[in-house]
Amino acid sequence: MNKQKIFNKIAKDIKEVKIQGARNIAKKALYAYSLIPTKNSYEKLFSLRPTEPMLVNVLNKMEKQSYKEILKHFDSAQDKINKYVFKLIKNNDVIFTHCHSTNVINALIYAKKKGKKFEIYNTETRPLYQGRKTTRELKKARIKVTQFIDSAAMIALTKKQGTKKVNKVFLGADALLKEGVINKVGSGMIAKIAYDSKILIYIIADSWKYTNKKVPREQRKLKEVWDKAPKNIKIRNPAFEFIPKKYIKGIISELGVFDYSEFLKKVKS
Ligand code: RUB
Repeated sequence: MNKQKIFNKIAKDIKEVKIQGARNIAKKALYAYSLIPTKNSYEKLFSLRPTEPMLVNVLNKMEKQSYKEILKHFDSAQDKINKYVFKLIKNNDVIFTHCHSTNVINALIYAKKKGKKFEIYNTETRPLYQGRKTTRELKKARIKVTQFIDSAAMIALTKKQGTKKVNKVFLGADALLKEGVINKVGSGMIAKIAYDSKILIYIIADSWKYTNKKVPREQRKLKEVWDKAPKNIKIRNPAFEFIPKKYIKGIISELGVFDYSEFLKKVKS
């Protein structure tokens, strides 16, 4: 395949959410841009997923650093994150997560490999079911995981109808902002329930997801919600949601484990 074809394929897969999650999107977009580093490519890649500052941040870094140097960051940041998360997980923890975050999943798999015993509650994440992807990957890594429908989040989080006490919530992030975090739709609801139930919420995310710019929240195709819906029905499909920083106990990034204000100081320095 020639460079343009590869570029087009990556762009299409990002747009169609075949490549998903902030980290994977940024990594693939970086590769596509390294093939054709023009203003047009930049604008095209930038337009694909408006709620992804990591994508923009990595493309901007290409001004001063080589593709290979930037690429190294993804794994070295993940290695550090894994070690911080490992220390935080206690044996017999029940940890709740939502959607599919590579930063979260890799850290959980690392903890399991290093001998921690814990289990996961996970919500399926309508309409595209990225939660099922998470469940499959965790199961493959021999981590005990229970799948819930999104609307059972309250039951899963608050020890009802036979569910266990949840000790922690781990969520990924698409954008780390001054006022809080943007992540998959449902994250705001989950964070509010967890906060009200005094369950600690940690965001596990590479610090390159930080931006001081305004981040639009992507609305996705209505067909995802209801294919062949009756005519004249109004549908909305918000893909992302804001979590106010007051709900968040800590941000676990390659910079360390910090409360929100400390994280902001670190990331800006
Ligand atoms: C994925 C999602 C993930 C973040 C972080 O949404 O919200 O929690 O992107 O993921 P979508 P990662 O499937 O719509 O892209 O840790 O992989 O960067």
